[in-house]
Amino acid sequence: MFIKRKKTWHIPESQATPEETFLNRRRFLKDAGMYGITAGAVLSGVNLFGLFEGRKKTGPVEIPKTPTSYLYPASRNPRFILDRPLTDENAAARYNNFYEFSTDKNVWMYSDSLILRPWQIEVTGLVERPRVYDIDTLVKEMPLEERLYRFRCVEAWAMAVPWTGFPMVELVKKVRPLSSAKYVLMRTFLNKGWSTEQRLKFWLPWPYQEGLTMEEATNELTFLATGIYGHELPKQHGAPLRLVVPWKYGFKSIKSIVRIEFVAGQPKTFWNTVGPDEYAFESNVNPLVPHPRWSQATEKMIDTKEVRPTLPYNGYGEYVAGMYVK
Ligand SMILES: Nc1nc2c(c(=O)[nH]1)N[C@H]1C(S)=C(S)[C@@H](COP(=O)(O)O)O[C@H]1N2
Ligand SMILES: [Mo]
Repeated sequence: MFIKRKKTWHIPESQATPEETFLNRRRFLKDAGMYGITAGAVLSGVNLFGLFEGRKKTGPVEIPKTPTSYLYPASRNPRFILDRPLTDENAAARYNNFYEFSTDKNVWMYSDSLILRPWQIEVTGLVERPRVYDIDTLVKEMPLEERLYRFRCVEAWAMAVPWTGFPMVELVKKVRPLSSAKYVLMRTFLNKGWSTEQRLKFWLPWPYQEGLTMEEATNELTFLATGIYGHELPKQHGAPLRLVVPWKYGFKSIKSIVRIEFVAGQPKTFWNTVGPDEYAFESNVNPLVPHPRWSQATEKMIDTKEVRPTLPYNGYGEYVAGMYVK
């Protein structure tokens, strides 16, 4: 049976989450200038596409089976411990931000179209040894481990999850950056066949891009995750490879990476392009700096709804604060 997709732009502002509200704002239609009218027509067309779009309603969390599934679970690195219980796995897998598939949190219902194999990651730019990795070759070459990290979205929700993956610095060492490399640019796939939102919201700066300074990229906390809760990443969490930078707001932790490029200048990023006044390049978690539209003093755990004080650098100051002392 085909179920009509919910039209998220009809949700009243009060119910919509902040990032979603921003992406669906009419202002972008206006910015599209002469395309504004066309955009409106395309948006009403979503209805028609939506009629034929599959939408799951129930079922267990779907864990991909791939040629490297045997590597999970990886052993836990005991250095990374938590100050709170782990978030319930089902809650984490049913409350996601992944705007390629949906602007509401039900990404798990819409992300089936993401195809995980074959998957290549191009590591390039200002490096001695550029290389195109097949995802399974990459994970076999890297030292997989499990780390428990807190995770904080700029929307003021939080979770605490066990990621499996490897420190980004291990990959950086392999390609040997030149001294001229000052930043790392990471990019998500661009595929209008997979992504309804890339197809319809053509005024947004797809593909999703993020960036870090070289110092941030090689910090010991900076993690490239291939798994969560002792198995491979479900699609909605950004399979098969996503970044995790736990001292920064969640939007920096880019999903489903296809390209990692070492560059000289600060790269443009998706959110900084969409809302330069609201989403800074650096975006470290800071309870004292409110978002222009809401406070960042507290955060709410997504499963228990417990409200906790936001920690500076999300509690990772001992690892990262030194990078920001000028
Ligand atoms: N490619 C891509 N990466 C993305 C996003 C996105 O929309 N597209 N959303 C970001 C945001 S806003 C958050 S909070 C986290 C959410 O990660 P999770 O769904 O695994 O909890 O992914 C980040 N990475
Ligand atoms: Mo987010």
